[in-house]
Amino acid sequence: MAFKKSSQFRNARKTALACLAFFFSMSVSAVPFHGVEFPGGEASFADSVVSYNPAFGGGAVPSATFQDASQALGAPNFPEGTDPEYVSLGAGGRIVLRFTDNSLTGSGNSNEDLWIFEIGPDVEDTFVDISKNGSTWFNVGAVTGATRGVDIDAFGFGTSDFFSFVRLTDNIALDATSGTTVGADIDAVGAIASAPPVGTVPEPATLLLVATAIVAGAFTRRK
Ligand SMILES: [Ca+2]
Ligand SMILES: [Ca+2]
Ligand SMILES: [Ca+2]
Ligand SMILES: [Ca+2]
Repeated sequence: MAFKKSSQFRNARKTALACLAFFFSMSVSAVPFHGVEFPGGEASFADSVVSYNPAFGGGAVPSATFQDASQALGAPNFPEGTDPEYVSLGAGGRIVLRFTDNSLTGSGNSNEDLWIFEIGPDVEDTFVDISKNGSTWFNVGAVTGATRGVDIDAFGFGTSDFFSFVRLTDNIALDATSGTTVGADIDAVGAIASAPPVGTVPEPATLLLVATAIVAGAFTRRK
């Protein structure tokens, strides 16, 4: 009987430690990418391609090499040495990316929350829209001139808004309209203000409460 109790305690303790380990693994320290700090580290970046249509605006499309939309996923990797590492949008072209192991949120202040890593000597003008469900879109300005970051709080959103989708549309009216890499060249898209994925993972505070409850329960049973 004594053995059974102590094995129950061990199992409970193991579960509690696993919960705590998960909680702490989510509190990773900020990692800089090309000088931009991402508190959520590698997970901050877009995880999947929803759609890519270089002919969306009816303009010229990039050559096949630069139409690999998956090059816009994950942490920025340009220049690693082998092409392409980025996707060209095409003149007026469009890409929709999704965050699956994180989400984009507001910072609660005017700090930038979303960062577009575009490669090349010029920032090619690109409209930025964000969405919670992939169907209702909110414009949050454009990546243009020296601007690569977006402050979504400036558009009325905040720390209780969580977005899983980012849509980039090349501005066909500006920049070059032909060439093998026509349109904006996207290496990566990251949430500086990154939160857990929407609707799938409990808040860290909830996890901590659960872990604490399990530990407390284990000690109570042991008496
Ligand atoms: Ca991610
Ligand atoms: Ca902000
Ligand atoms: Ca280009
Ligand atoms: Ca890339």
